Amino acid sequence: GALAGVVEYRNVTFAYPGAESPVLSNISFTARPGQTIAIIGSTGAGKTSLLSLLPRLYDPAEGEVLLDGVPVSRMDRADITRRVALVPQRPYLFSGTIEHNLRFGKTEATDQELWEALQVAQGDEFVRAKKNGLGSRISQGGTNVSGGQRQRLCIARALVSRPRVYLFDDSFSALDVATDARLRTALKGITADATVIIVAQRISTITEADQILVLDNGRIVDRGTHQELLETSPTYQEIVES
Ligand code: DGT
Ligand code: MG
Repeated sequence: GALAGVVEYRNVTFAYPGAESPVLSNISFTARPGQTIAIIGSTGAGKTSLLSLLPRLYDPAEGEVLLDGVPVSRMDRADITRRVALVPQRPYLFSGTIEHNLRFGKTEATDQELWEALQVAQGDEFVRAKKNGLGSRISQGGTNVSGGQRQRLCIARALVSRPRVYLFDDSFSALDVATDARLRTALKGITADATVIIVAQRISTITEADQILVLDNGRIVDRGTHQELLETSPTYQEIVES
């Protein structure tokens, strides 16, 4: 349906189990299909923690995270996983072939779909260059591919799963600026109808986002487009200048 993929955080407060103080306080925002929402903020601001609440790696202490109007706390994890793909900050590959890593439960994907996903993720060249292509083996943890290649394979894996919602946690940082730009241009086509939430370090990755949330010490201190934030947000200006 037209609504599929609406993400809403409503007054969310979150503390890690056993921790005294919350790492996220009163977080509210909505991300809709067709939109790209970017989250930016210094290290430790809570960006990864924020993303982790949608696939229910943790549950908030207060407030609610909703997917298409339904609190995720009332949804099956399997149901959430079908609709939400998280590309984690430390992308993980398991021992097996590249194909096995890309499909990850999505057994009906065709080889052509795998190659398309690799092409968007800027990973087709290095896979094609391998003697066994998609059948090349990845060692446990992906130690026999570079950090950038690992990131590209994990981005491709997310694309293969055709989710309604993409969560990219700093997924473009190991790429050089030109590859980052190419990847995001290609990504736009394939994710046009999906909801995209991007955590980024580099401003150039997010200047075209529909909305940027500036996170500081677990709170959204400012929000707006790149241009709006340049004019109104001292915190954003600091990040731009750093
Ligand atoms: P980054 O990736 O370095 O740019 O930082 P963020 O913005 O992703 O920060 P995040 O969400 O990883 O961490 C926010 C705060 O939460 C920070 O003080 C560290 C703490 N924290 C993160 N992960 C855990 C965890 O698994 N357990 C506990 N107790 N604290 C954690
Ligand atoms: Mg993080």
